[in-house]
Amino acid sequence: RKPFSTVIKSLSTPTPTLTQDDLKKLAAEKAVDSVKSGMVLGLGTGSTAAFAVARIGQLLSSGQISNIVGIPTSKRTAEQAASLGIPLSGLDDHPRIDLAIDGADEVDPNLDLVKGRGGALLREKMVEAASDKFIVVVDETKLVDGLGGSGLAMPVEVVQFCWQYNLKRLQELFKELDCEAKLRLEADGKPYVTDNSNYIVDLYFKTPIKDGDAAGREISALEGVVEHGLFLGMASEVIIAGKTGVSVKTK
Ligand code: ABF
Repeated sequence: RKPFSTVIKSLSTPTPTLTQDDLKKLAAEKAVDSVKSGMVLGLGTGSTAAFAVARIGQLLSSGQISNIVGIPTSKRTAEQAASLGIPLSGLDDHPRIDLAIDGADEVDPNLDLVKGRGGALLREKMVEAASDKFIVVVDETKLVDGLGGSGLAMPVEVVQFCWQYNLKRLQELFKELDCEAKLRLEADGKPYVTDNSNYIVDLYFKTPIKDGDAAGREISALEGVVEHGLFLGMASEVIIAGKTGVSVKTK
């Protein structure tokens, strides 16, 4: 991966009275400034990405942009985009994407990410890896010093077959980080099932991950693991909205 260097490109005026949703919307709409007519767009999943999709829909319906195609990262994003009249396609027909815009759960100082608490990590990673540019949109609560450091889940998508076996293997892999692995459940207690008919094992770390590359490799090496939520070296730019303004960080 490229050596890390982060540049704050712009800082707007303080926004002390805005809610977290307002901040998400600000970050998302700033990212959509990069959308141009004729682009193939990766459409992210989650509440922040939904603001970007809504803005793209507005620009399209008002005629400010035209001739775009959206590649959705989840069934729910596909539904939202279709309801806004955004033409949709997939990687089979559009293997190269101009720009993807998506949220994240954690952003570290290297602009590496944890994603997938929304459950869409597999399609997000496929779409964002195929994108020439990937803009991440977050509010400032997503910033961490080290990945896994928020105390919230780092998701791993696993096949349903013998999921307990893989849950135990994942927990064992990170026992030195006091990792606890839990199957993600719906409110009714049934396992959460992804758009790809898999389960999610959420990893909770007491100590942040020190070497993300090694962690990603070790997780991916387990048979039956489909994808993990470490998105390393993928973000081109991160737009962060906070009470002190909006900043843009690039590699
Ligand atoms: C997607 O949505 C995911 O990768 C991430 O899990 C989640 C972030 O959601 P939100 O924007 O609602 O915080 O971007």
